[in-house]
Amino acid sequence: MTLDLFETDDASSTGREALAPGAVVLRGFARASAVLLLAEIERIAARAPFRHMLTPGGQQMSAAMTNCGPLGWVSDRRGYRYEPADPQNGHPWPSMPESFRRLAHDAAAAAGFPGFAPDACLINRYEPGTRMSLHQDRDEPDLTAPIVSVSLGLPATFLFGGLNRGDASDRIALVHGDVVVWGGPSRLRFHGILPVQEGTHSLLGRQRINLTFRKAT
Ligand code: MD3
Ligand code: FE
Repeated sequence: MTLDLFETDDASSTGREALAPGAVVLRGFARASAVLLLAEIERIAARAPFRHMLTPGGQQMSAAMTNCGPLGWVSDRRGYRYEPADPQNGHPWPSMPESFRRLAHDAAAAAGFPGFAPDACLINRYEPGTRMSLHQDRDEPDLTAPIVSVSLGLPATFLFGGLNRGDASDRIALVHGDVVVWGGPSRLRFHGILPVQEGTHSLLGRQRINLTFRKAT
């Protein structure tokens, strides 16, 4: 059997797709690391369990979340912010694995953002029916740093809007192993995730996990 440059043995794609200035999808960039990433996620979740945080308005968030790294993103009645410790137990968030740092750094570099050094990794868990409504990521002081997001498990439809909430959104299908880098003029675009469809992934079962790497200082 022969494989040329544009074929793979598992029928899934690789390569780079520009979405907009500063926004790049790296298809399959994390696929080879997925098993290692999952083992690390299990280690992290054993110490900082996934939980449904409260919005400032008092609603439970649809996605379950945890964090690793020096800073973790948290939401509660007091608002959104980064904290060095898990509010549920007062302990520092689990350390960011070297494999996470390297993946985020290398993906950012491949998208034209060399030297990315994230100090926060938010881990979102979606079960079928879970969604994330349209929002901006604007809790970070340094908007020159990009955000790197890694999709694992069940597929999702990503909404990629403009700089105003009312702007039209594009829909982008994201599958296991896809990595997206959002920076420059796309850093403050509105975005969200449509409800995840029912399904079973061979490695993750009935879930999608997204790693969101940010520089939060
Ligand atoms: C586009 N998470 O946690 S990451 C989030 O799949 C979040 O869990 C989604 O949005 C998820 O805040 C999507 C993709 C993402 C992150 C930051 C962006 C897309 C972005 C910033 C600007 C534009
Ligand atoms: Fe976001």
